[in-house]
Amino acid sequence: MIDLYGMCSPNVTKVTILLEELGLDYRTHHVNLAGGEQYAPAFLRRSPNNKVPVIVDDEGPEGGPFTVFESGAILLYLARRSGRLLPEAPAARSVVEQWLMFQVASIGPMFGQLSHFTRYAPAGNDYGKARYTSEAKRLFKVLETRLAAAPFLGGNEYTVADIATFPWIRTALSYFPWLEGQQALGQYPALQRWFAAIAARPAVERAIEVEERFRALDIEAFGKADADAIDRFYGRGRFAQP
Ligand SMILES: N[C@@H](CCC(=O)N[C@@H](CS)C(=O)NCC(=O)O)C(=O)O
Repeated sequence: MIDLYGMCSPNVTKVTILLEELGLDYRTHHVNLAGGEQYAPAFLRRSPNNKVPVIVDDEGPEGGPFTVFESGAILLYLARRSGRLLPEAPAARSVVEQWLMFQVASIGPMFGQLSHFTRYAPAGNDYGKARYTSEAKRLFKVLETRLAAAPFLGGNEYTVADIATFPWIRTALSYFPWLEGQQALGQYPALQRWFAAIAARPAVERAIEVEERFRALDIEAFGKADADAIDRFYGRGRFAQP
């Protein structure tokens, strides 16, 4: 059994997609980030960077429970554990790892900052908005170029690199102003083809249902949180460290 600690977030959904693809037994635990549960000592022992996702595998590599934090590390751990969705051959495996790292190191942080500055920051911040919009658009072009040359990010096969990236494109479609509208991905035809193929996978549909359940719990938790708790979540106001 695998315990997944999470919320409604692309970083969590990538783990849920993989768990569903692999058919592993898992149960979800909502972490109330608005209520500060990520700072509880017991949570920090599992996830020292106070973030979700984190998993606990009760049949870890040495027989007992094993904890993994950081979504990219979780994907690699689960794929290796199952021997699926990560190629064995060294060159093919490296290509998949390169695109997985590209998601973790570039797509996640840049899209995350763009979301923050366009949705959650106080008014102003024109430079931040422009900077992260440019970066996000540049990254969309990198993906488009790659997917015009190969069916999937890692090459011919669907792998953890696609699983890591898909939820971020899905989130971008509802968050980023230049992607609004029904033909949102029309300007990126290869990415659009890839996105539609992944969205239609039954495991992905099931993972989106889990995300929706997390979303309902987040709405309730954030609805109950006071302004101070929200400032703490975003590291702003009296929680900013100039
Ligand atoms: N690099 C981390 C990022 C995870 C992350 O940013 N998680 C956010 C939710 S999307 C979080 O838990 N934030 C809580 C906080 O910062 O207090 C990963 O990929 O797992």
